[in-house]
Amino acid sequence: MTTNTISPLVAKFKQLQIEGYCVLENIADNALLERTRACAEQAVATANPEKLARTRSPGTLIDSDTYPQLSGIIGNPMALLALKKLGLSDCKFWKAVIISKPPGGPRLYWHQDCLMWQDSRAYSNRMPMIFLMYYMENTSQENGCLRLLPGTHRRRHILHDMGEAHTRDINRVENPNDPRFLDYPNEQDVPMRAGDLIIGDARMFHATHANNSDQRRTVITIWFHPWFDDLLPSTQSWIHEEFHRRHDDWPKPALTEIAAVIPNFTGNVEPMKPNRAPDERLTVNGP
Ligand SMILES: O=C(O)CCC(=O)C(=O)O
Repeated sequence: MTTNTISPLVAKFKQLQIEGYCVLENIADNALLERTRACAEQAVATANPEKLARTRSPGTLIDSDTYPQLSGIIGNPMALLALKKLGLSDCKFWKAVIISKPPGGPRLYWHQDCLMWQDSRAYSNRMPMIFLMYYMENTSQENGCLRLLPGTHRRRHILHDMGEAHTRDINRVENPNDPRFLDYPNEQDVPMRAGDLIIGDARMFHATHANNSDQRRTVITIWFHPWFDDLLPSTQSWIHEEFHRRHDDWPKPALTEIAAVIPNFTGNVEPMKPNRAPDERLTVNGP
């Protein structure tokens, strides 16, 4: 007898490929959340106020370079096992970012974060770059939850012609009427619970609501590159160089915790130049 039931993880992987994201429940336990919150709170408390003004829209953008305490959440065995079971093997780590939106923080503009649009993998269902986002608090529309435009990882959207992510003017909200702050048809809110994990395709457009609560809302974004050996050598070379430039000074125990995801490219190839803009291979109708 045959059945049509598909395993929950196969369904999640299909959702990731078709819509661009999936959510896994209970991936970080309380101890790991507490350890990560302590690190994020210290990082936010010591952040440079001028730099904070430069990133008003996202909130803090604090890279993992000097925060080895993040090794626990980056190397979280539950998450690495889930990635493997989903079929996302050979994931290598680039960097993590502590993104904390203060009370009253504005919307984050629509953007996509893929940096390797010259690599043919960016036009395939084998995504070259994914995010793992762990929210430190439960999120809702009220405190600035994530918003997504499902399918835009494989289909061209008008937002692709509206400028790159993370440039000075948009980060500072110099023009609050910039169309990247607007609502778009088919956008979806993704309220999250602390301890759950959202895995997303870096090519997909995403944004957030404003934080209208009286508490901070903090997320740790972790950037991984699945099927690392199958990326162009120049892409692998860039990820390798970037990871090691940022994290080689981490103490040994922290590096041990993330050992499974450290990129190790041994070829003698120039690193790619980061490229955030898709070419004509990305079409309105998709694959
Ligand atoms: O702050 C958030 O919830 C989203 C962060 C984000 O868009 C990113 O890390 O690329």
